[in-house]
Order: sequence, then C-alpha cells, then structure tokens
Amino acid sequence: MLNIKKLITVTLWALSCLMASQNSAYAHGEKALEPFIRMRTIQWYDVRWSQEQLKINDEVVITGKFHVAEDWPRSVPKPDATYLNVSTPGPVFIRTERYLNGQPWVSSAALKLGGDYDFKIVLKARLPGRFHIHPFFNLHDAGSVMGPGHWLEIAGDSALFSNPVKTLNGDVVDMESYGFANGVSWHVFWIVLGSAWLLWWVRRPLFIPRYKMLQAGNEDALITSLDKTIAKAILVVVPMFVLGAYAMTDSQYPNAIPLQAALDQIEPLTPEVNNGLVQVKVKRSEYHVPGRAMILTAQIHNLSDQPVQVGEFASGNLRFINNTVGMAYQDHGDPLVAQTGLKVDSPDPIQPGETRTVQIEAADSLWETEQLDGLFRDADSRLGGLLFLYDATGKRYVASVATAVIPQFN
Ligand SMILES: [Cu+2]
Repeated sequence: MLNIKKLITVTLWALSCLMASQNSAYAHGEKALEPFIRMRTIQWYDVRWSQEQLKINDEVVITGKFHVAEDWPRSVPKPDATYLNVSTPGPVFIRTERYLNGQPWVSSAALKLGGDYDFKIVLKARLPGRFHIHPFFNLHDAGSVMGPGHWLEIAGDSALFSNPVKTLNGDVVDMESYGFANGVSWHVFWIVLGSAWLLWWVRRPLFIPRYKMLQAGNEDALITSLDKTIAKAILVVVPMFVLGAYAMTDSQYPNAIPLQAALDQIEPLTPEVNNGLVQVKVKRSEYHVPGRAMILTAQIHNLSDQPVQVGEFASGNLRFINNTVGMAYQDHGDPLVAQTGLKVDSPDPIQPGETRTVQIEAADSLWETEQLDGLFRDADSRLGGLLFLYDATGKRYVASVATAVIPQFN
C-alpha cells in the first residue's frame, strides 16, 4: 500500500516538473533538426514582418526570399512537393493569402535546386497573446525546415474575430461558425454509435475467460442470435444512412468542387543568388570548437564593375554581420544576428576584375547555442550558407557556398 502511494507521489511530482519545464520553453524543435538540413536545403534571407503589434482582425504580411541550395544533402529527398506554412502555437492567426514569386499559391509546388524564390504570406490575427511565429517549409518525405522566427503580439477580444468568405455562388459565410453544428452532430453520432457497439461487447467475458470458454466448447454462449441480428442491421442501416445523407447534401449543394490535390507550377526567379557577377569558391573551411568560429578560405572573383566587400554570412537562420561594411540589414531585436560576428582578413574592397583569396571568420557563441556546431558529428558534415557582398553603391551580390568542414578541437 505504501509503495503505491509512493509511486503516485513520484508520478505526480514528475508530471508537474514536466509541465513546469514546458511553460518556460519557447522553442519549437528547430534546433533539433540536423545542421546539414538547416544549412543546405532552404536558405532563407530578407525575411520581414510588416508589424509586430496587432489587434484582433489586423493583418500582418510576412515577406522574404529563399534560395534552394545546389548542394542539397544526399540523404534528404529532393523538394518535389513542398508547402510553405507558418508555425504558430495553435490557431492564433488565419492565413488569408500566400504568394510564391508573385503568383497566388494554393497547393504544394516543386522547387528547383539552385532556384531563387520570393514569398508573401498574409495572416489575420485571431486570438490574443504574444506568439513566436516562423515561416517554414514542409518538404515531402523530409520534414519541416524552419525559417527565422519573430515575436508578434495580438491584443483585443477574440469574440470580435470574423472570417467572412464569399463562395463561388456569391453567398457570404462566416468560416468561424459555418457548418459547425453539422460537424459536431456527425462526430457525436459516430462516437455514440461506435461506443455503444463497443460497450455491447465489452460487457461480455473478455480475453482469458473468453479463451477458457472457447477451450471448453462454450462458444455458442459468447455470440447470441441477438448479436448476429444487430450486426446485420448495422451492416445494412449504416451504409444506407451514409448514402442517404450524401444524396441529401448533394441535392442541397449541387455546385460543389472537391478539395484540390494537383501541384502548382511555379518557376524560379531570374537568378539572384550566384548570378555570376561575383563568384565565390570556398577552398577550405574549419570550425574552431573552443573559439566557436567558422573560418572559410574563399577565392572571390569580382566580375562586376564596382569594388565589392564581404558584408554578411548567413547559415541555418544565423546571420554574421561585418560591421565595418555595415550595409546589411540589421534587426537589433533578433537574437540570431551576430552584429559584429564577421571578420575578413584583408578588408580592402576587391577591385573589378580582381581575384583574391580571403579568410572569412564567422565567430559567435550562436554556433553552439543554436546547435549548429553538431555539424562535424554528422556523417554529412558539409557547411552551406549565403555570402553577401556589397559594392559602394549598396548593390548586393549573393553567393551560395557549400563546403566540407574540418573541426579544430584545440
Ligand atoms: Cu520560435
């Protein structure tokens, strides 16, 4: 008896610890994804939120760009069916619009390796609170790849939320309540019917007593003729009921279209990343474990007509900024931006026509806190990321780099 009490106490204590720890955890598992997937699949950049403080029914627009890495990991299925979604803690927003390369995007689409895309998502605030929101990609057979997150605050009364939609035949319906009673009654109907049928059988001898009765040749006592009659009645009545309800619905809504399952066809933009004007070849990269620094030895070939400088390195949603160039967009509230994290050993601008080999150092504890340093424990320890170069006029050149990483442990 004492042992059972002890067991219950320990279980309750463990449960309350678990709940307490969940209250203070904000992450959504994005750190758990293997670094090579975060760095070498969807490479997000220029992601912006139109506003942070909203009221119920207000809209927020998320815009951004991404490059689909050329060096897509071998072990990850190719992006033949992908869906851009928004990660939220529950239905706190509804998504009203979504575009890829300016084209309305409803279904899934295939992405091309090496392709450049821009997106726009419009969300409408539904429930009050403070939420961390990420755009993210669902990749068929591979899982999800999170984009950069942002805190949004919604104020107001959730009862004021409305979601009117105009149907194809011109009716305006409120999606918050439309068909709700019908949906609930069908669920209740099936739950009651299913539970009743289950209870009908559960009240009989089960498992071992049943086995014993079978062994003793008493199987006739286990299934009565009433059971058989009820089973036959269900077999006839349930399909008739379903078909009847289907026929009624069909006559009530004659112009219904099925849920669409085709893929959208959307072509990449004209190349924005690796457009050939500034070419970057990474010859060697080392990760210094104690210094938490990635050091890239890169050959930069400037084919543009202006001198260029390395301004930023972005990888797996981390951004390392070279503040001596200071051209990169700086979101000071974003904890994943290392404002002074990037250094170049020869800081002079690379002249038009010049080819120079430079050492680029991206150093910050973010490598460790975001668990990207687990890279060299992977069987596929290759780094991927975007290198941003700027000329004096502010024009930007982006290069997608991919290279094997050698760890330096001391
Ligand atoms: Cu988040």
